This record gives sequence, structure tokens and C-alpha cells, in this order.
Amino acid sequence: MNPTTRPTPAVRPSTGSQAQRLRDLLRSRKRLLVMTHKNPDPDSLGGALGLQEFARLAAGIDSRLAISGKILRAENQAMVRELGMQMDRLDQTKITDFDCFALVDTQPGFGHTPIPAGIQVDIVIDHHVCADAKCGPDDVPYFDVRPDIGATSSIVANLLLEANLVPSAQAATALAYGIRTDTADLSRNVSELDLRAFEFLSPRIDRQKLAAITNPRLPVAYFQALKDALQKVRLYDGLTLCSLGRATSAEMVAEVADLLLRMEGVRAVFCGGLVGQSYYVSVRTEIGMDAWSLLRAGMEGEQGSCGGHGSVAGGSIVLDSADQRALRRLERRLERNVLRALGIAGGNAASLTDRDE
Ligand SMILES: [Mn+2]
Repeated sequence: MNPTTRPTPAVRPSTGSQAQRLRDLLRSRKRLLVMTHKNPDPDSLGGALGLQEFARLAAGIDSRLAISGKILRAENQAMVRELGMQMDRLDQTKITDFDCFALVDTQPGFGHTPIPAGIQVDIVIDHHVCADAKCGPDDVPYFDVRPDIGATSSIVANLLLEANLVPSAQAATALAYGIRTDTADLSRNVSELDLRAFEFLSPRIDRQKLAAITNPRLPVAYFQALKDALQKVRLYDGLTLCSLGRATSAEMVAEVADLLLRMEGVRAVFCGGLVGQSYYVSVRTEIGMDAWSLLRAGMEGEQGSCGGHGSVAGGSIVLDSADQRALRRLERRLERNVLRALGIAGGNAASLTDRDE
């Protein structure tokens, strides 16, 4: 970014005062429950661990992390294992044991974030924009949503930095890995705050553990799923579509989308797959294109939820019936919408096998 052409940032309370506000709120409470979206990704896990660290160091309060879904991706499982992250199941958590509730990397009302009844969220730290957002700064005592930042982990790391707190190697490694995954190694959706956060964490990272998290062993099923996915790729001019049909997990859909964006000449990837009754969609675009707009255009007319930031977006659509015909019809509707949004004529997609021949 050229500093001479950068517009003056919008006026907002300084990060220092945000760290102070968060600290004051936490000091008025006894026990914090940190929640993420259903199947947490590294940025939400890193942000959650970082917030627990902030609560411990800034306010001396105890906290737990609870999730409602599963840790799915091999890298994410390695992150939990290597860093010894402790987490509880949200449905087995006794809510009355806590007097403070935080959501990290997501917001109340988002489709992938079920919140148990009776919970009033006190802290929201996130960087997503989403049409489903049901609350704002007036509804939540500490509401810190910054869509211009590449990773929630960066926001949390900066709160530690502004409060002059030194995170443990465990928290620093988790935060740094969260930043790396959401910004594709500081190459996409990256702001100055992300860079500052990474620099702050850098000397405190456990590099051996970070390497073990980044390149874990992958199950054979992963390669089988990848082979199936690649057979379903449809190549248009600058756009790659891939509907996996039934997929092993929402994470697999996202991984395939990430991988396909690396193909030469591809400007946007629209990838989907059915898991249970939910059809998950991941959109990736080259820098400068808005992934969320493309996802919204693709999902137009569908009952679902979606969110995103910069060149990354994701969503899900719940199907009434998950039979093959309903799935095919949905895939065709999505494809038609996406092609229309990008002004691409339909009907002449190539497959990867075509290109081989
Ligand atoms: Mn994130």
C-alpha cells in the first residue's frame, strides 16, 4: 500500500481505549465463556485463545472455551493438539457457571453460530460483514467488529499489544497461525494492523509447533475427497465452479476453493458441497474482487446465510430435502446466478479431463 495515497482512516476510538474498555469490562466479571462459530477455524481458535490470555493477564479472570461443532481440518486438529488447547462442548457447559460471554470471529445471529438460550453476549470481536448481523455496538457492551482487518486474531493480538501484555508462546503461536490462515500468509485482506500484530507475536512464536501445525499428516480419505472434487471442476473464462455433491465437511469445500484459486487464469472460485442437509458454499476471488458480493449474487433467492471479508466468503443453504434431484437443481440455480453476476455465457464449461486430452 502506498502511504501517500492512503485515505485518512475513519475516526474511531483508539485501540488503546478499546483494550482499556475490554479490560474494565472483564474486571467487573468473574468467569468468562469464550465461544466461536460452530466448527472453528484457526482464526477463531487463535482469537479465542488470545482473548482467554487477555482475560487472564489484564483482569485476572478465569475462562473456558466451548464449541458446538467439531474441529475438522487436519491443520486445525494439529493446532489444538500441539498447543494443548482445552475446550468444552457448548451443549454440556453449565451456563450459570459464567457471568461473561464472548463471541470471537463471528457475531450473534450468524447462521453457523448457535448460541444457547439464556446467554446475553457481552463481548463480540470479529472482522466479518454479514447480512444476518443482528446486533451492533448498542446491543453488546464490548462490540469490536472491524471488517477492514484481515484476521480476528490480529484484533485480539493488538488488544494485548495496546495493553502492554506479553502473551505466552501458546497464545502467540495460536494467534499467529490464525493471522496466517485468514490472510494467506499475510498476502490477502491484509491491513497494517495485521502486520503490526504479526510482528508483535513473531518473537514469541513456538516455531517448531507452528511447523507441526502447518504441515500435518493427512488421512487417505482426504486425498480421495480431493480426487472426487477435481473431477467435478467446471472451468469458465476466469471462473472456476466446483460442486462436490456430497462432501465430507464444510472445510473440504473451503480447501478445494483455496486450491482452485491457485490455478493460472482463475479470477474467482465458487465451490459447494452438501454435508447432511446443509449445502456449504465457499467463494474465493483474486485481490480486488469482492467475494461476498459474488456469493450473495450466487445465493440470490435461496434460504441461507453467508458472510465474508475481501476475497474470502462462505455461506450455507439448508435444503428441505437432500435428495439427488434437489441437490442438482440447487447446483444449477447457483451456477446460473454466478454466471449471470459475472456476465459469463453458460453452457461452455470445460473440465480438467478435457484439458488433458
Ligand atoms: Mn476470521
